Amino acid sequence: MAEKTIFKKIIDGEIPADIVYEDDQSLAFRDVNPQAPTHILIIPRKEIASIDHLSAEDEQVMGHLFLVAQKIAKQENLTDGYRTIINCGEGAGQTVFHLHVHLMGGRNLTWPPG
Ligand code: D5M
Repeated sequence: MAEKTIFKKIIDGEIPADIVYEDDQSLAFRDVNPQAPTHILIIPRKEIASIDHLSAEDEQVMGHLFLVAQKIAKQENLTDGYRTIINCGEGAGQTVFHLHVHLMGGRNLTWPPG
């Protein structure tokens, strides 16, 4: 069997994380290497490696992740705006192959990202 990803270990409670939100479909925790004052990762409990691995049955959970992002943005008081990012594949900078939405805010975010 393939090695568990670090995020699956967080879901299974095997390693600690600074969890800010959870429900039956998702989990959100602070990024260990924050790139903004607020930098939170929102993940599905279901193991999906990346956007490339989505199937039709994942449509609902993907929408759910963005409603969670909206909720956390309010919770974190990101009234000046925020950014959501999903890196897909190594060339795009994906390092953990459990799909995750980066939620970043609390500073002026420039465009385009690097
Ligand atoms: O983003 C993967 C992100 O995951 C990256 O910003 C670091 C973060 N990370 C890695 N390990 C942990 C743990 N254990 N807790 C919290 N955050 C973590 P990517 O889009 O794949 O480059």
